[in-house]
Amino acid sequence: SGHGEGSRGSLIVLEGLDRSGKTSQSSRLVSFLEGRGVPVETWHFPDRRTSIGGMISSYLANNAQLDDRAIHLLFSANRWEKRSLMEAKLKSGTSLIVDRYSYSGVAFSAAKGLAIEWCKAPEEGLIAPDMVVYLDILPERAAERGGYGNERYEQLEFQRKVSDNYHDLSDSTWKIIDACLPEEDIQTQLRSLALECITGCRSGKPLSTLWL
Ligand code: 2DT
Repeated sequence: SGHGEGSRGSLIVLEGLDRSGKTSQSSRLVSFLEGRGVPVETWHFPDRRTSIGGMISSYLANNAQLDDRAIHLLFSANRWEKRSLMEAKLKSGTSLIVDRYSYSGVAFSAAKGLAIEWCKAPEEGLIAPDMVVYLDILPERAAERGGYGNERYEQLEFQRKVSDNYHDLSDSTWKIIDACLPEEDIQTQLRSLALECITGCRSGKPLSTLWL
C-alpha cells in the first residue's frame, strides 16, 4: 500500500535559533529512523564543504566581508547547488532531515534590514519541505544556554530580530515544538511527527516547490 518501489522520501526541515537544539535533535532522529529501516540522511545548510560553502564559512568566521545581498545570494546558491541531488535522493526513496533551509536564509538576512520579499525571491523553485519543524525558544533563553561562539550573528540583539522574522514566516503548517522541554520529550514529538510525514509522502503526495 504505497510502501513499495517508487515511493518517495520526505523533505523534513528543522528550523530555530542558534542553541535551540536542532543539530542534536536531528542527528538523534536520523539514528532512530535508521533503526526502523527508513532510508534517511541528515543534511545541513550552509553546506560548508562546497566552494560556495567555503566562502560562506569565511564570512561567518569574520574572515571575509561581503555585501549583505551578496552573502544572501551565496547562501541561496548553496541550496541551489544541492537541489538536483536533493531531488534525486527524495525520488529514490531517501528521506532528508535538513538542519536549516530557506527560512534561515530569509530570517537571518531580513534581520539585517533587507526586505522579506527580496530575500524570498532567490529561493523560489527550490524543493518545498513536506514538513517544517520549528524548535521554539526565546532568544534570551537560548543565550543563557551559552555556547555562542565567535561567529557573526551569535549575539542576542541579532537573534531577537531573527526570532521575529521566523514568527512572521511561519504559517499554520509549521509544527512548533517548545525547545525548553526535556530533550527526550522533544525527541518523542519529533519522531512521531517525522514518521507521520514519511508515511504520508510514501502514499503518493507529489513534490512541490517554494514558495507554497
Ligand atoms: P550553522 O551554525 O547552523 O551552520 O549556521 N544562515 C544559515 C543564514 O544566514 N542564511 C542561510 O541561508 C542559512 C542556511 C544561520 C550558520 C549561520 O548561518 C545562518 C547561522
